[in-house]
Amino acid sequence: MARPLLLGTRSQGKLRELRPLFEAAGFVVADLHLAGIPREPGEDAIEVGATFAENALAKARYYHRLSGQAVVADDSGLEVAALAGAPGIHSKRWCQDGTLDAHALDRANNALLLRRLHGATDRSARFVCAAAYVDADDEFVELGECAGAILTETRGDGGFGYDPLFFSNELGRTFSEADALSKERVSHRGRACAKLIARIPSRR
Ligand code: ITT
Repeated sequence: MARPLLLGTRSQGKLRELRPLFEAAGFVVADLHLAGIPREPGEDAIEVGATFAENALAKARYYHRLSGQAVVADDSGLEVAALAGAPGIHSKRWCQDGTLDAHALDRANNALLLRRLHGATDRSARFVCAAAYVDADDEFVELGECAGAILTETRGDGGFGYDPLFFSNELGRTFSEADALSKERVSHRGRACAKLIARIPSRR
């Protein structure tokens, strides 16, 4: 039986990764645009939690309340060892330039990351993702991680966010150089979602 699922994210980069993952698992996927849920000015206030898990659950609950549908949302980011885990849950708006969006925002964040790590010997980092599922009867969160290092210059042009600077230890290349399936196999998002999918009851 077809299982409808709403992906509760405004990020096109995340959507490109989440959609095939859940479609391959047999879900009939809608995004916020298709579901007719326009961006509201108050949406940024959803993510006020102290952890990825709290924020992922808050987003999934919010979009479930609006749509009445089963929802998956993710909260994710980069944790850099030499920066005491920053930017962490603040990864998206780390550069604090509110005028930027999409690629310009990613470029500014990556430039800031290079500046903050200038001269650092320990460049190890990890991506973390909390993926949350909420429907009328149930809610749960799963975490995924992947380890790597921050290069001194960008490599590749796929992916989004910090992908061009993140060298995956497992893939031996940056996430921007990796094809979509390879990134999905080892990534924080791929891992969190695989665990989430395994927990979603098949009757829904
Ligand atoms: P939604 O809340 O609407 O889902 P968002 O972009 O605001 O979209 P987050 O608050 O979870 O999502 O921020 C995630 C940020 O972390 C994202 O903007 C990137 O800067 C970074 N990030 C997360 N996953 C990434 C990945 O797979 N590759 C590169 N950067 C990633």
